Amino acid sequence: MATTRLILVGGFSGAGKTTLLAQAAARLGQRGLSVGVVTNKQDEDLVDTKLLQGQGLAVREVSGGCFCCRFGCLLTASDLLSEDSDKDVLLAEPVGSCTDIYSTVVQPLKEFYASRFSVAPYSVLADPTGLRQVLGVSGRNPLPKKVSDIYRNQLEEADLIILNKVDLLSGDQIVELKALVSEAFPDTPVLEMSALTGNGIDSWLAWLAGDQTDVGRIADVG
Ligand SMILES: Nc1nc2c(ncn2[C@@H]2O[C@H](COP(=O)(O)OP(=O)(O)OP(=O)(O)O)[C@@H](O)[C@H]2O)c(=O)[nH]1
Ligand SMILES: [Mg+2]
Repeated sequence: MATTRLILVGGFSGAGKTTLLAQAAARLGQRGLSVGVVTNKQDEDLVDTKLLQGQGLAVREVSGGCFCCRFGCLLTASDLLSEDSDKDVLLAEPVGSCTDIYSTVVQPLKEFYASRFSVAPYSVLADPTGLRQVLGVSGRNPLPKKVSDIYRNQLEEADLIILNKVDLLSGDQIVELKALVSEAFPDTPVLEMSALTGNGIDSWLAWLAGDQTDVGRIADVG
């Protein structure tokens, strides 16, 4: 079996992970790559799965817990997706409340499944509202501490932080928010994106493919 490129996109609940995965799958498909998607929810009602299937994508789901505690199911889902045809790329969305993805999923995959998966840098998607609240610069509707802590942990374990929904921001607001993120997480690159309009998605895929000039830790998308 050929090595499959695994692109995990975590991040805040509602930040736009499924929207991004659907867009990315379409773009990679247009490039002639065979793509599968793995979705994840705590409960059995996988809205994301239905949405992605509705777009004609090959989807498998891991339900009843996040990828970190259902690691075997993630592997099974990937096997099932490859049953019909080997997949060049698997896109996977851990549930929005998941933290510790790096040590429980990314690291073991790199260490023990390197012949099966080439794991892309771990991207964590954040929306402006959630980000301002986590960074403590929003006076309105502070997040419950528990949620805020989860989001902060997600940002801490990211290889790349994506500021999504920039279509809702002015140019100045984007610059300001990116600067705040870089101040709080100085070692982590930050990309801006609108998964809804598609703006920034090709740059992200190029970044993952190692085309970025300032960060040299990435391998091929395919
Ligand atoms: N304005 C704007 N809305 C977006 C963008 N990306 C996603 N959305 C919207 O945000 C909402 C949540 O998007 P999803 O893609 O379901 O987010 P998610 O992170 O997968 O959500 P969960 O799986 O529930 O955690 C939807 O209404 C999307 O249309 C964006 O770039 N801009
Ligand atoms: Mg989703």
